[in-house]
Amino acid sequence: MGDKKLSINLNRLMQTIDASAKIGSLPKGGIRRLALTDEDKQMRDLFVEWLKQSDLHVRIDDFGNIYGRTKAQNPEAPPILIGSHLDTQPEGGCYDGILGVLSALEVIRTLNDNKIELNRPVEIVSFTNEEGARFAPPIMGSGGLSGIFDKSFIFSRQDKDGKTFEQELKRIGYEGNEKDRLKDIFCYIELHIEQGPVLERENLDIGIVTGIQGMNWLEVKVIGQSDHAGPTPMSMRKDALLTAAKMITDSNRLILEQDNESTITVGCISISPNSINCVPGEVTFSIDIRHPDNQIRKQLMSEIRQRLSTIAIIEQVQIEMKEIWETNSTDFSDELIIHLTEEAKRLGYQYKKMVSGAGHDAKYISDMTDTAMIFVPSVDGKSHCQEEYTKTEYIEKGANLLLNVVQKIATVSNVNI
Ligand code: HGY
Ligand code: MN
Ligand code: MN
Repeated sequence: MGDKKLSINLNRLMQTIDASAKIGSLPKGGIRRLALTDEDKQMRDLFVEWLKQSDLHVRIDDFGNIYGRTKAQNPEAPPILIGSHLDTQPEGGCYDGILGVLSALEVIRTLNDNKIELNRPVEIVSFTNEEGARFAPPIMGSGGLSGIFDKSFIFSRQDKDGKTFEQELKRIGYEGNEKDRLKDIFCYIELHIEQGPVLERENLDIGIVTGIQGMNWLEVKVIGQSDHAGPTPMSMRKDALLTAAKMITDSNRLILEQDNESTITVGCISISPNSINCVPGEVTFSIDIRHPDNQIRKQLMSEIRQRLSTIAIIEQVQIEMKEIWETNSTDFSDELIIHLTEEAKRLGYQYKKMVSGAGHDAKYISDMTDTAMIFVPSVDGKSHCQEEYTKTEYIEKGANLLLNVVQKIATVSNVNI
């Protein structure tokens, strides 16, 4: 590489991020762009337009994953894949996933500006439904590509209105072809916001992500007895919401008693009949458990399941538990981590190695090829909220590291392997 340092066009990248933020924009500055909604389609259409303007070969696979490939001296060589996701949480920020996709676009635009044709193609990707906010489980487009989820499972997933993934993918016109799934990938690098407080707290520019922690999603249904809020004596009630509240606080207490690496989140709850003067008869809530160590996480899940069942017996209600999703922790590629570390040093960035608390498409793509991630700081560690923000200086550093490491990998990699 020598000491040549390519630089992105920061103004252009920020304008591109701003253009994305207008699609599905929310009053407090965030974005609502749930997978396969009209807003997602609008963003996809604009993204495909940008890919074509950058003279890329655009393909869409049967999960709706969007790819754009550059020309290369060896066009048939497996590509360096860069990207992330463009779908968001219901009250998402402007950077989660989006920064990775649009920085990847900026990398390609900069290579084009400098008329650099690398020895192997660079391919940009935007994966479908990373968030899992509308269709659970998350990380679905990359999960389909890696084969962890089969197509019939993905296509059958329903949102809360009973619409299926398949119906909605067809409706927005993004059901591509199975033959267009990306097969041979030389390596994958995903730039993403940290979504936690570590880099900002330690005043660092870059996180070099060595892996992703494991996680479980569980759905818990508590079946009590709906009753009249007035004449039904307290002693006669089987109040599903009161029992669910006991279960949630008890599970929270169990996690707080563990080490400070475990997390539990109850993000969704629904009540039936959900009427002021009815004792809740049925409550369904979600549990998201995470821990870097698989054994500890599995142990926590089994303890929580046991305690939920015990509380149901004590409260004389029924309980149904359904596992929605489980992933083990992931270790990324040592070789890519070395490349990222060397380039971060060469560019003069302050960095640290770290494990990701959040799930990412890199999780499943690491089952297919050498994979690693770059983090940039999140202000106040906030994410999955409209306050999500990353300072421009870090956006520039993250995108420049991505650009330079792509060029380095292409230069040092033997295209005949
Ligand atoms: O759940 C996650 O960690 C990711 O944001 N999908
Ligand atoms: Mn993300
Ligand atoms: Mn997210």
